[in-house]
Amino acid sequence: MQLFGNTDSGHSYKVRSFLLLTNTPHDYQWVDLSNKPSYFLAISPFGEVPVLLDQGQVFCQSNSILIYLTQKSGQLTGGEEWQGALEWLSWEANRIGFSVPNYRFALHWQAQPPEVMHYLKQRMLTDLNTLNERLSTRAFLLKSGPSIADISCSAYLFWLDQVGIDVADYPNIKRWLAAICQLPGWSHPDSAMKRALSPD
Ligand SMILES: N[C@@H](CCC(=O)N[C@@H](CS)C(=O)NCC(=O)O)C(=O)O
Repeated sequence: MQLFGNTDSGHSYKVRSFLLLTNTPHDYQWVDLSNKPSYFLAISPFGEVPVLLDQGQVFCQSNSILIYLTQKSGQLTGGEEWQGALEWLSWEANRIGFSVPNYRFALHWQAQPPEVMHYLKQRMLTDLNTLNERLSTRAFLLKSGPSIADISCSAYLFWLDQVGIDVADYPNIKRWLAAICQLPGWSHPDSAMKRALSPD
């Protein structure tokens, strides 16, 4: 398996996390998003990372890739709560996986007008409150334990400091992230997604 991703891409980090947490052999290929190589553009259906290549087949869209990987491996599926896992992935795509990355991108790479910044920030705060509230009664998003729901919804939250959020203000999220960090094989996105040094 080959995963194409980038240092700052939490969407790519979701897939890398799954592969690391499940100890799945793979090759991580860092892609320069400011100058996308032609070999990458040739395989990437939307010109975005992540892309996963498995046995000659191309997979894209992070949550869809997570679904593929759980079905292939039988791991982190949520078991009988599979439908719940899918609900969280859909929520993530339109809420926390929209608000946090877009606000972060606007803060660090491409400033937006104040009203857009305000909109993104308020949406992010709403999403963090939703997660914090839902985590008040459980250790992980599904009662059965860690699943792709946690991998997907937590991905960008390991960079909360980059969007001016003190995670201590969201104690249930803080506890949840700490529990995810304890899972065997877990790696912070800054280490998991960095570009490998090329051999001299
Ligand atoms: N919905 C996609 C989002 C992927 C995405 O936004 N990828 C960004 C990096 S995080 C990207 O490749 N941006 C490069 C570009 O759009 O040119 C997913 O879940 O995989």
